[in-house]
Amino acid sequence: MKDYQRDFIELAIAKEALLFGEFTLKSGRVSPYFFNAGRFFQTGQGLASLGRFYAQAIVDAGVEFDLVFGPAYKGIPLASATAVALAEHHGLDYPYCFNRKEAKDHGEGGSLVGAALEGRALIVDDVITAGTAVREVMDIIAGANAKPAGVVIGLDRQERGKGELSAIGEVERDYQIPVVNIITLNDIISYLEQQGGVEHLEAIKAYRAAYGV
Ligand code: OMP
Repeated sequence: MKDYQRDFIELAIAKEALLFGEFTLKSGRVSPYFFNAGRFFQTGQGLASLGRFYAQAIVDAGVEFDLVFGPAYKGIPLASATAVALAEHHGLDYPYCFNRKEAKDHGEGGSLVGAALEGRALIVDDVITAGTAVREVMDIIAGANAKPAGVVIGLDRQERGKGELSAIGEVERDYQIPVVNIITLNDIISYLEQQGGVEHLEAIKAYRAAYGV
């Protein structure tokens, strides 16, 4: 695990963005942990630090893209903070845009805001579990004059998709793109093991055995 990944886990725990307990997921699975990226958005500094973690993960992965795309809603602050961090900390000033969930029929109109959605779009989002949310974003990209370049998420929950592959493996296969993460479930498990905390580990490992790949 790299230093910034450990820092991310520690900050996520401190901000209660990474929670342990019992959570019902969108997929219906009942998980012993949950990542709520919104907890980072509660202050300007929290959001700025989140943007730096995303930017670092993108630079580390070496993914090639033309534009940063933030899917509504949580992807919007995530992608905004990431685009700022790429420019300010890595000298990478990319075009950036996001979508509205409901198209606007007055003023500038339409459902996209920012740079034109064209070329290879890097999608910035919070979490992939079963892959439902990210597939909806792919439809938006396909409906515009763009192609997906990759997806970057804060947490890869490393869960099974529809078949033998992970949900993320299926996205990578179906769209021929990389899915980059700041951390994975295995990183969280390693971190908890290193901390010597046994409290949540058993439940998380049981969950991984049931739904993991
Ligand atoms: P999938 O559409 O199943 O991939 O679930 C992804 C979405 O689930 C995310 O965009 C979140 O809205 C939500 N989610 C979290 O935010 N954090 C988690 O730890 C787990 C989920 C989830 O419901 O699976």
